[in-house]
Amino acid sequence: MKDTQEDIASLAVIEQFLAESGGAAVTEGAAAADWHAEALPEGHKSGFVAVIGRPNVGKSTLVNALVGRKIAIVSPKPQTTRQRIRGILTAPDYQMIFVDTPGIHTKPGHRLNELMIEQAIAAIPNADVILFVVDVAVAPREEDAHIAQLLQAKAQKRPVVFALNKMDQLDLEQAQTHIERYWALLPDYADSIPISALKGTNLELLREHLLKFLPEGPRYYPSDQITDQTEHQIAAELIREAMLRFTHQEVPHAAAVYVEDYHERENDVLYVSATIWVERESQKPIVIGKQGQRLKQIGSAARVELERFIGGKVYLELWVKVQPEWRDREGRLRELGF
Ligand SMILES: Nc1nc2c(ncn2[C@@H]2O[C@H](COP(=O)(O)OP(=O)(O)OP(=O)(O)O)[C@@H](O)[C@H]2O)c(=O)[nH]1
Ligand SMILES: [Mg+2]
Repeated sequence: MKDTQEDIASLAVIEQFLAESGGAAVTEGAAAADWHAEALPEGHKSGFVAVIGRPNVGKSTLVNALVGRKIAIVSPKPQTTRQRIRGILTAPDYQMIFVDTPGIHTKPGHRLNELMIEQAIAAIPNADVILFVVDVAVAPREEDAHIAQLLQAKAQKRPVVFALNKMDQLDLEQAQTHIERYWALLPDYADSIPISALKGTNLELLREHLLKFLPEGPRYYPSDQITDQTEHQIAAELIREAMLRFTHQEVPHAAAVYVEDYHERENDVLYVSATIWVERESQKPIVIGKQGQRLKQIGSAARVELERFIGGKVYLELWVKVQPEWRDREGRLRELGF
């Protein structure tokens, strides 16, 4: 129930942003083949903002809200994001590319988790600005301190901006003691903005502050492109998001989604067939549910989201298969795009 309400709230933020910006994040159909030859205003800025933080602090929620479209999946369970994803915000005088990353933590366990952390760390030296997202509702944890050390070592001269997220969860006085402890982890931070990614508080301010740190530069992507993921990848992610919502305990972490088939049928319906991998035979009935009820729930939630994303009808077929130890097998991980 809780995450359903949160989902609705974060969609409201996105819709509000689109209304306020006149839909600047998505100028449908505007990009011509020679988009890179478009004249840009003098002083046009562009660059990459790496969004870094421990699991579950709200990085993906924030990237979606900043871009104004849902391009990254979100869930109350930690380690939701598994790969680096770009979210592209194009305005008349700038293009800001947010790099959403998997949450950095200190107990990798499986090869999958090691690869996730490597992906996040690799984003640091490739960014113009680093947005260090922290959860001010709680005091800093060991992982926040670990990330601050990583930033000190790898960010070099790049500015690090604190995004003090989840400000909606406590009053200012309470927040102040936590905030001071976060600042103490990285005394050289360049800027710090209290925000709520979920409620949309201070996001315009955050965009303005980030823009100060971006260099002058071209558009790297056409103005109507909002992410670097293919529709095929987005379909897999939205199925995984639905699976995260309807399964619990160890199952969400032991599951992956592999899209087997993705093509447009004659009647304009997109046909998607995907397999949910689990690690053990005992996990299969948990994903399928009694008389296939849970798999149906997962499928219909994913279909609604995918239809919203592509703006058309989708026919979705889901299968469940045991893929032993896929989290530690290089070949399987490569099939999933790692
Ligand atoms: N109250 C509150 N909840 C938030 C806020 N931002 C995100 N959340 C919630 O925090 C949870 C985690 O959000 P995500 O965006 O998936 O977090 P993440 O940092 O991307 O997590 P990983 O991908 O696992 O690293 C979700 O339940 C969000 O709804 C916020 O500003 N306020
Ligand atoms: Mg995430």
